[in-house]
Amino acid sequence: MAGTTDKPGNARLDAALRSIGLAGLDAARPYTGGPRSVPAPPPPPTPAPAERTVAARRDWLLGVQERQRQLSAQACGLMRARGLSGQAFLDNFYAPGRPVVIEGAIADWPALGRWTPDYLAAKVGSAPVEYQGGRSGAADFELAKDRHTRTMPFDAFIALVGRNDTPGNEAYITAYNNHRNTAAFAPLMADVRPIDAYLGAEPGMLWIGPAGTFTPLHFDLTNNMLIEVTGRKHLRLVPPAHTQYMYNDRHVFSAVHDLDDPARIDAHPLVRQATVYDVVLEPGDMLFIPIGWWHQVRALDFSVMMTATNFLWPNLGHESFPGD
Ligand SMILES: O=C(O)CCC(=O)C(=O)O
Repeated sequence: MAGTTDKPGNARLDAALRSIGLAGLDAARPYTGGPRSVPAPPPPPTPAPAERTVAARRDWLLGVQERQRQLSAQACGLMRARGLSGQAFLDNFYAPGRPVVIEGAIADWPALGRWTPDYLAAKVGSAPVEYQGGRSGAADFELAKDRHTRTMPFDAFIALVGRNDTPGNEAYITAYNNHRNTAAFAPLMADVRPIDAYLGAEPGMLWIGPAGTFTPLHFDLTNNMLIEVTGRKHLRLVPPAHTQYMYNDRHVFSAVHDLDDPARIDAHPLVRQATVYDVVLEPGDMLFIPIGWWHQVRALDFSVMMTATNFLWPNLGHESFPGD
């Protein structure tokens, strides 16, 4: 059968079409009937769900999981433990990301019962220490840490904060000040022992302040162990699955700021749906706060606490946190 390119004019046209990369005249032959497979048109692209739909689905998923966890007090209660081996801590708390109060873990520390304001002042003397100051008049004292950094002799700091009749949030030595205070606090480290079932050898970071210090609602970018040595602290914790109710506006902070402030709760009403766990840490208690658990901390007495993040197992999170 003669093809479409049999005629000389058609042959030239065919060559011209091919020279510009088209299939030539044969491909354009008119359809003369009979079966021919027609490629199906591509399906219209599925529109990507709006970002807020994706976020709403994620919140739904976490919310229903949390609701299910709360069917069992055993599964969701804030546990207290004693004599917890490293393996039991890893299996039941560290790996599942579940908080726990570990009682008696620092019973062998000379610091326990010894770290009174007078003892601390005598040991450290007038060595200059860095602390966070000017906190009570500032709304963003945690976010603007550098602006609130001050230095004073340690015995003067203790004279300022070491009496339980002067509660307040004005001045506080925090973990943020740790690297500047390591040398000054070295004499205190003789009173500390390793907690080698869970943590590496280097001692933790000291927090020293009067009754009334307040650390606003936030989550940490690592797992964290709080070791209460002197005084008591009241902590309020919220599980990460309830982040949807926490108004996470800047960095790791919640716009709610303080779960004990009725005006803040009224201004952020969704927070009423969050499950809140209350813990009072007594001297000698440790609290494991897993990464992502919201918490706020208020000192009930003059308090000395250590925090440690040097767990024996990987403790990553901060390096991949999205945003600032
Ligand atoms: O004890 C405090 O004031 C705050 C401790 C805390 O929130 C933390 O280490 O993440």
